[in-house]
Amino acid sequence: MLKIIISCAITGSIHTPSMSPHLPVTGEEIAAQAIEAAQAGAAILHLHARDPADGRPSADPAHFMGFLPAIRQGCDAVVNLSTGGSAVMSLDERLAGPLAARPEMASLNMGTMNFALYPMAAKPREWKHAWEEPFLRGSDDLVFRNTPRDIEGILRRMGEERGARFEFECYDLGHLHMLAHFRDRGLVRAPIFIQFVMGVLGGVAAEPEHLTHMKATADRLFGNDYLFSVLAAGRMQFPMAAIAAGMGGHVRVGLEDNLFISRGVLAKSNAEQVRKVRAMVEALGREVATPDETRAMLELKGAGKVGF
Ligand code: KMH
Ligand code: ZN
Repeated sequence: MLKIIISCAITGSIHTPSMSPHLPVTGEEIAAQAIEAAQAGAAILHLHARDPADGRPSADPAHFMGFLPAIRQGCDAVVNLSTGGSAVMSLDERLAGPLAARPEMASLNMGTMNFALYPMAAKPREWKHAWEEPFLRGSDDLVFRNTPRDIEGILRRMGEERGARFEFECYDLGHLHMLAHFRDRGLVRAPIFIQFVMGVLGGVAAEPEHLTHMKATADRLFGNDYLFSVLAAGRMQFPMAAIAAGMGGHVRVGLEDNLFISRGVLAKSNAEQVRKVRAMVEALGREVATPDETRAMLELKGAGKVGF
């Protein structure tokens, strides 16, 4: 049976430092947790940057370089840099780090959408930093912009010009049809690695019937030219990972997507989530893919061709 790729999204730009003491924000913390997640079995590390001073999502290439060399030194996992950054950033800001770092993989968001984080501000808490609550509350009037022109630009600048292959993040059915449109235009080629992103308020809900419908649609649009992975934000992270693994899909975990390891219990690290999903996957009789097996499956350029 196809080996299963575990991706781990180390810090993201969704959760804020006051939500968990285990959310890595400095370069050292991000690197340490990334290496630990790789050692636990994550073959792909999906990475955003943060300002080490206050944990605010950052577009500064220097903040990416605050952890990328250490990760390259410390493990052989595939580095996948976010071109999504944060919805509050311009596209140029979002691309500055990935363009400079020339990673093997980059995320690519297949449509403009709402990305509602404000429900997380409803829970009363002590905010460590003044930026956190306004950042979350402001997401009720924010557009996460990914126009077809934006998508084409990322495909050309990160893909054609720098050799990156993509984690195509599809939050809804229409995003799959947009991806097929770019495949028809010759801008996307097999193997196509699709991340079904579920449970974001603004995208499809994390429900099994949506997953089976997304997969049926992808089967029809891409046939044997694609592989799918599933990430569910929040409390459905592990249930949906189990279903994905049972369907022959790949899985993504990490504190970007969910801060908990079980109901009401904060995960102590990204590696703890990787260990839990690995045990689930192996209990189903599937084997975890190594970074090099992942490179072969996704036809990646190799760690030797990155810019960090
Ligand atoms: N943080 C979201 C606004 C990606 O990495 O490309 C977008 C995101 C997807 O995290
Ligand atoms: Zn991300």
